[in-house]
Amino acid sequence: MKLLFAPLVVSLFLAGCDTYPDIADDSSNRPDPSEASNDTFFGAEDLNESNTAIGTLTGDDTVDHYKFNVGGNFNGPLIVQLNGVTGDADIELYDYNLNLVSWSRNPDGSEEEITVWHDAAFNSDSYDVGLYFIRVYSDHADLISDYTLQYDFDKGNAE
Ligand SMILES: [Ca+2]
Ligand SMILES: [Ca+2]
Repeated sequence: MKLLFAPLVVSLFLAGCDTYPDIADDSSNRPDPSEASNDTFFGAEDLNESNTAIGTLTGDDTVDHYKFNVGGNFNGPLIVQLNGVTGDADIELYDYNLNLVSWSRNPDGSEEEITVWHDAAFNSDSYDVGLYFIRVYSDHADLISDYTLQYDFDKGNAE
């Protein structure tokens, strides 16, 4: 019987130990891949379905991540826009390797817009062609606002 109870006791002991960084605590600055929220790149919401997302920033939730894939081997202008915010929020665009590609950080409630040229030659591996991440965030904890995020990819002269 001892052997039967041993795993239970160990499980209960481990359940009481918080060995993972607290994702809600920005000071830890270490993402937890198992976290289901969109506060990290690991939990980025997929934008491929509609090109548009309606989100909300609050004092408890000051950052959201999204991802999309422009697909194929096309070159063309890629535009990311954030609007509808009642205060100061900003956006950043990252490539598939989480390198910061570009950003838009206008003051107050100004609309944000990023325009970059997607060059398929720089993303030649089949599994990551055209994969991008967007970070929507606000440095103002008192900001509570909905927002609309959208991207537009023009395949240019490729088609
Ligand atoms: Ca969030
Ligand atoms: Ca801004």
